[in-house]
Amino acid sequence: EQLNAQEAILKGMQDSTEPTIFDKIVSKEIPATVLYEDNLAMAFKDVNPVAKTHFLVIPKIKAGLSQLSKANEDHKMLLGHCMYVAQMVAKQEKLEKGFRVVINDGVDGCQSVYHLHLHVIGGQQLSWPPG
Ligand code: D5M
Repeated sequence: EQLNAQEAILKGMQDSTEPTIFDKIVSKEIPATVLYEDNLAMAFKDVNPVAKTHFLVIPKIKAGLSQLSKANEDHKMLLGHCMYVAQMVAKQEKLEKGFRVVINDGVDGCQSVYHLHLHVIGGQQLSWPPG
């Protein structure tokens, strides 16, 4: 029910931003180790892990969300869904002792792929603060 409502919203959200490598992962043009997938989101292993466990959660339809700071009211459900998927896959990956969720935004945030993604890292003791 809720997924259908969200899909209806997304249908109306044209995406003017350039396709990224993550669009090719969604369309299976390039391979990835997919850990979870539903109609709205996908989780796959990061090719450049910074911790023992490192996966990304992305909305399958970019819907104008090249980066978090482009979010508007219409993105709330999609953002919430990605956050929910992050903790669900963290459980699936047995991150019982905790984990970290990071979104890099823009140049200062060291964002390199302009298709919104949540980093989920863990599987070991992490340090704080990040640089
Ligand atoms: O992080 C972008 C992240 O995306 C970075 O940790 C590498 C990862 N990446 C890039 N290409 C791939 C492919 N093809 N598969 C899996 N992971 C990938 P950012 O927050 O934008 O700096």
